[in-house]
Amino acid sequence: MTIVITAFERSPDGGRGLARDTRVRWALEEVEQPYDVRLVSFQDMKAPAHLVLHPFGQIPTYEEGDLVLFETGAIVLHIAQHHLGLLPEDTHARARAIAWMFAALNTVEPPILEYSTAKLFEKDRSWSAERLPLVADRVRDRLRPLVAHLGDAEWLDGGFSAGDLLMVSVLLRLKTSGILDEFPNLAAYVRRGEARPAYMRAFAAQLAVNTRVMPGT
Ligand code: GTB
Repeated sequence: MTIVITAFERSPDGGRGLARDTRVRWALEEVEQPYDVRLVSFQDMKAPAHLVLHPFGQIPTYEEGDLVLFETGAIVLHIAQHHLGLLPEDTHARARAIAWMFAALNTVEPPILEYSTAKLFEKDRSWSAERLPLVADRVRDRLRPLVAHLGDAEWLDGGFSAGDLLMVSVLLRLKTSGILDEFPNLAAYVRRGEARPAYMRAFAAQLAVNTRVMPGT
């Protein structure tokens, strides 16, 4: 059964891998599952045919036979639960890896998104210069406990898991901010994630989409 995901036909980041289809591609590459990609424009995402797949009109979506999923957390969890390689066998270790998935999406990602939004869309506001350092500090407040937990370990809890996949994906958004470099063990953790062959394949695939010459351009 062919897995089909959706992705931007042209991501606003020009292929830096920040759009969330990259996480799903990465998970599929880790478990060596082939997949097809349906590319959608911003207009397509708000059309009925896509809203049936994703109630919020976003990417990515995931189709596998009769199953349609949205939300990257749910998609990565589904992939991890159905294929070997992203979740440990031991019940407790598995539950802890899932806890790290939630931590990435619910605890660490929100302040990072807030920071990105402030930098991207609020720069021209009169209060931006005052607000941005506060938002950046909220990111640091979330990173410090992560730094302490990780210490010198390679991954968050034993071997690489879906928890690391999502945490690295979330942290990658900080790459150009300089904030990550304030925390050398976290920066090294992200580099370890990026160095995984599965991540490199996922990154290359989304880059190819975002750097291709489009008809009529
Ligand atoms: N919680 C959902 C999930 O995890 O799946 C969030 C999905 C989501 O935000 N999708 C975005 C989207 O479809 C694309 S990834 N946006 C269009 C819309 O809402 O109309 C977010 C994203 C977009 C662009 C960049 N970038 O260019 O740097 C980075 C991240």
